[in-house]
Amino acid sequence: MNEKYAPSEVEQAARDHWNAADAYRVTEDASKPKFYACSMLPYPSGKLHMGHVRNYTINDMLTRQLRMKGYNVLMPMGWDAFGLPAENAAMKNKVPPAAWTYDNIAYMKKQMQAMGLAIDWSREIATCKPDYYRWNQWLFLKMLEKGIAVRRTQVVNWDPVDQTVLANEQVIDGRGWRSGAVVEKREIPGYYLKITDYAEELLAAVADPADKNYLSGWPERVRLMQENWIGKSEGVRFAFPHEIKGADGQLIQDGRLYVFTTRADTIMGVTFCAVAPEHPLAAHAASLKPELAAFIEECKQGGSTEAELATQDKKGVPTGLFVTHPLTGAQVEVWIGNYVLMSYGDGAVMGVPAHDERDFAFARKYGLPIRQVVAVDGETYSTEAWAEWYGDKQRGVTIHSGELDGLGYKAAVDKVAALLATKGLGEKKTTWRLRDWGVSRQRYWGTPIPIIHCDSCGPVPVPEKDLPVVLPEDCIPDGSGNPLNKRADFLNCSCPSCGKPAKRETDTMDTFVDSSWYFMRYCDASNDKAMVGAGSDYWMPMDQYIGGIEHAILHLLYARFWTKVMRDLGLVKFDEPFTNLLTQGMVLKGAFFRKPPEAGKNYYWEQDVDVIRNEHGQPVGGTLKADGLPLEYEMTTMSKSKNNGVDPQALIDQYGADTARLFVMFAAPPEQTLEWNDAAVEGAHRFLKRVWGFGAKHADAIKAAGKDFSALSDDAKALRREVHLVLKQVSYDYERMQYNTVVSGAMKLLNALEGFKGTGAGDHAVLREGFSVLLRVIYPACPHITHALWVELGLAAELGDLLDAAWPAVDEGALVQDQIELMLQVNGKLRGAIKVAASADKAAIEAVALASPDFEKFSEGKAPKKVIIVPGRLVNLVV
Ligand code: ANZ
Ligand code: ZN
Repeated sequence: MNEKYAPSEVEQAARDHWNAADAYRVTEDASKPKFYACSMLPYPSGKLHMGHVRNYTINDMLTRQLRMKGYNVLMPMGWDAFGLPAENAAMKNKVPPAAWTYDNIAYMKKQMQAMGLAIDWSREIATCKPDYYRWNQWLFLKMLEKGIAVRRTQVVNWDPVDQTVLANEQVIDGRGWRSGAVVEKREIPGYYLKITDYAEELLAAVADPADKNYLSGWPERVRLMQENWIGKSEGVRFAFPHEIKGADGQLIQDGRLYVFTTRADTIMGVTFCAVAPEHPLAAHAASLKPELAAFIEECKQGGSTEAELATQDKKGVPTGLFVTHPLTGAQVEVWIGNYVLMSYGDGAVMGVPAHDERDFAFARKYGLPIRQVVAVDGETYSTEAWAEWYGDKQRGVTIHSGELDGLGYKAAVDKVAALLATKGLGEKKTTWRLRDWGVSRQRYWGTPIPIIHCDSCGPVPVPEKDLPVVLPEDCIPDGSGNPLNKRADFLNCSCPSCGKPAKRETDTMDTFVDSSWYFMRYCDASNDKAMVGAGSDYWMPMDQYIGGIEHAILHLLYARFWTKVMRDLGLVKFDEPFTNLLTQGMVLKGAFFRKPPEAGKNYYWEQDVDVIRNEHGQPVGGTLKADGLPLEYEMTTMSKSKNNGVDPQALIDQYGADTARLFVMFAAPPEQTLEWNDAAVEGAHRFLKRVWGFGAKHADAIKAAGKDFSALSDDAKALRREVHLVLKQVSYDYERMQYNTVVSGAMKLLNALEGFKGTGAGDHAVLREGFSVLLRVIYPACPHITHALWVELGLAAELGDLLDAAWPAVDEGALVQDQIELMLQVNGKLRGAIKVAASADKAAIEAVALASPDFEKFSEGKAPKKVIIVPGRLVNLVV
């Protein structure tokens, strides 16, 4: 065998072997336990990045090890192939998004193959292919039939120059990112999926451990993020009556300003009301006072997400309009507040500054009265600064509230709800943060929504027999709206209902639709009769899903919803798609930057920097070679925009895929962030060279070795014990997917093997066994090199191809120690150690201790008065 480790040869040969055997194709084999392990679907952006390498190596280790343990394991792969980046690339390069996408897929697939992943490519899917997205269309039609999909108007950002809808991120300071035109709000019709109908069920599985579908195999923080996103809130919805009339002489909203509150017990503490800038009362007030219109405009420029609202300065203006307190009859002024969301509850709040933090900030700023109505035991109330105790989670006893006085939280809320109900002004209500899912996108590169617009019949669903509605693949978007609008061949059709000339819908579906069920399609990838079938019955629910935390909310929630819809349509028999979820940590690397005066950071490539290091050799800063001026340093996520990316391809070319894989598995536990470290990459490579070198050096001995462990030297016994101890630990680490310690276990094993000097027949048997365990332990991380050594050393001939070699069993007998070491103390002081048989009784231990040279030396000839033995640990001789 080759004395030197030559990764590229070794890896190519191993892959040729696997390809020739079609090694990763799996079928629905009922005789074996199944395991479905899947990585989140990649977007074909061009080439793999380190995050991909990490994600897929985790998946691959899992897959390969479970296969050795006798599982029938599915590891599929596909492409999240629709979406905006392809359109942007098309505009830039003047090639159709389809061509760009297919090129990227081809390149990235090659890279994945070079990584040696155990992917069953016969199940590959690309979501931009009609045989995939036809089922998006089909299920959409089913949802329309069931009323789960509905047509509603939606407000969008409209760029009047580019004639296109813009995403929020594409609106910069109120203008279109490309045209610079002032963006308008437009109401256009679109389709919504009623995910809110499933809110209770979606919530229970993440929030209620007693629920039958509780997702105990998910990270706690992901469950919590979903729970917060769904946002169930129990409170009271009630109205402040008013007499405010609009320009048409009618009472605005029938003379009722509705609010939603979770703290109805504080209703007597109301000192103002605040409405969202988009609220009808705000619009009315602005029509009377132009300065209000300016304020409303200003609010629109700011962010509108909850996170943005939470951090921005609380600002408001009084409207001069008054509403009536429903219980006291007092007049309450209405303010417009930038912290009130139109999309939540009723877009209006009762302002209780004493007990709500946002209202407090608002009242302090504008000098509004603050009135305490709840007392919390042992806490001192203050109107000077916001104090923890009157945070809205803190509940106490109602005070200064007339007939509510003395009531606790729940009793007070019940009473207020009852009082409001008798006046016909309110009732208890559950409010959800979750919104229905708008799926219409005014975009070209997506699944066509299967609808035809007829002047006589309106929007008509495409009949099932006419599916798929195929997207033309040769359009090149130019920034002036959806190119489908200019494609007569796509656009013109006849109405399925009356036969008259009609036009196709040109909106396409949100790409989250594509990723909501692709993992089920892998199970029945070539089924052209049904969306899913026997394959999904066999493989689903998925046993282990692996992906980034950035998908913790929307993707996972939509996939869960979609699954439940499919269940309700009788397509699948389970409630939740993903039994276990692992969210892998980000890959970080040091980055060098300067802060330009404008704001932001300019990043520089490390090769252009003279790096300054601390006494541990860690970078702390640097100077730019070009100008000699200082740069700052930070550890941050690896990314193109920070000039700190490491191209996996370069790594594979230089060291081979096994080194790249070993490094990413060793550097950190899968769920934690991984800090890039060039020295550690080299370390991983050196380790593999040592493994190879060990195999080459001992090849003859290993090939000739027997399997008789009956008469081993002490050293051989000790080595065998170490091998099985490590194996035991590593087997457990595999179970909990802690792959970094699997690698350190393997390193320990190699050290032990290298340190072993025995040359007898029994010694060779132990060496052979130890090395064969080492190869199997690191095979899931480094499949190529281990495959080669396995064959070279004749292990394949006896134990079969490493792919299906049995996971080694721990020999408990080897763990038993014949001899153990005890500390020897004289008068309580540590003086040495003795070796005794593991089975020795007290008398035997005492005899060995008394005979030991250390006792002789430190007892100064005196006889022991007392002998204390702590079993397995020490002997103390008191003289
Ligand atoms: C009065 C009050 C007093 C409130 C108090 C809280 C504490 P969750 O739990 O998230 O549902 N709220 C209602 N609608 C709003 C909107 N459209 N925009 C911004 N805030 C809104 O929060 C419910 C609370 O959020 C409600 O209870 C209301 O403030 C506010 F000591 O009413 B509360
Ligand atoms: Zn018609």
